[in-house]
Formats: sequence, structure tokens, C-alpha cells
Amino acid sequence: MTTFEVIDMTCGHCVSIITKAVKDVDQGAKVQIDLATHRVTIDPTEADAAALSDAIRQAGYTPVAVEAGI
Ligand SMILES: [Cu+2]
Repeated sequence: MTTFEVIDMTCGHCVSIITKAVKDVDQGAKVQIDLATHRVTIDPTEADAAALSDAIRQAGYTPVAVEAGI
């Protein structure tokens, strides 16, 4: 389980972009997003935390890891 705080994720549109970005690098990943706290929690199947972080960054957002994994 990897959790990022993505402070510039502010609406449902951001949620869908970030979810898609994560699924593009890890199709089987489970993505849970809490907009109120800007938390993205990912249960990956193959991508590591660095790859997930890169994917979110490349989608135009600023992920900060809040749990061990990077
Ligand atoms: Cu948005």
C-alpha cells in the first residue's frame, strides 16, 4: 500500500486523471482517493512507489509520499 498526498488534486476531474495515470502504469492497481484530504492510496500489483509517483507527476500533479515505499 502506497499513499501520496496530492495537494493540487482538487476536483473529480483531477481524480479521474490521476486514477487513469496510475492504471496506465499498473492496470491491476486498486486506487482509493479521498479528495477532502488530498490522499491517493494505491494498492499496486506491479509498479513500485517511484513509478506510481512518476505517473502522477507526469499527469501534471505533485505527489508527496506520506507512507513508506519510496
Ligand atoms: Cu480538478
